Amino acid sequence: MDFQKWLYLPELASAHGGQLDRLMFYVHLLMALLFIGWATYFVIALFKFRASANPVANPDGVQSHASSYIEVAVVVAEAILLLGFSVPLWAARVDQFPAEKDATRVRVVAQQFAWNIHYPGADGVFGKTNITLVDAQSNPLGLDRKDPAAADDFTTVNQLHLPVNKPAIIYLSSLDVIHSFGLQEMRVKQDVIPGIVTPIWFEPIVTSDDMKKRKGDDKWSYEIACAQLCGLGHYRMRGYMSIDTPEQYAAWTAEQAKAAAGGGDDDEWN
Ligand SMILES: [Cu+2]
Repeated sequence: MDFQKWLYLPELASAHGGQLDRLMFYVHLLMALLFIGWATYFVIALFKFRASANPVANPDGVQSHASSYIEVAVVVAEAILLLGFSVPLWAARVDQFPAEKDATRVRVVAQQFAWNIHYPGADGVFGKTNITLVDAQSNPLGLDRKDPAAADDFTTVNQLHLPVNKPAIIYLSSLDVIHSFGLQEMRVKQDVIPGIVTPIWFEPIVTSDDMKKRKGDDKWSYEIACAQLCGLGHYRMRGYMSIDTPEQYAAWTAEQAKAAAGGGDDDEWN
């Protein structure tokens, strides 16, 4: 069953997202049943216990145990949703991270009102950062270029590229206040807390090009939304994400690395 369509959710583009949509569908289904049940009970009670039919109060009350059985059934249904679906899904998100060597690893540092993105470069090691080197214009991440591991690192603002069909680990942190890293189509939403590095992971399974075709819109792009009101400019804290084929991704990282090393074609000052 296509749970995403039933709930009018955004397009789905991550490996784990289908499980999340299914869980949301079951939760909505249970809530719908409870709503119908309670509404029906309310109408029955209004009619059955009306004053004209019950001139004298009945001190014995209801003798049937039906309500207890229904109550137990609701608890069992909720326990199944929680233990059978929610807990395993959450455990996979927070416990079963892919091996670092098998994943694309990126640091995302939120600030009012942008997403700073730090790639470790070819060596796969993030260069050191130092808060005293932070410069809002030239070095928002405070990357220490003297550190050998930082030599091949590159950074972008509001531009996240990830290769398709490969797990991505994102290390989230914040320069200032609480933000929230929201990727609708990936079914990812994680608060970004100052002073804490929060890792999350997901596997994108639909490239940007395929999604553009599916939407019939050439200009469409995945977006990074800030999902926590983080200040006056919150509305414009919007990044873009591109899910690339491995070839596109290799070409993009090569271009970025070249630009970071000072040899970029698009760098007019060189
Ligand atoms: Cu924000």
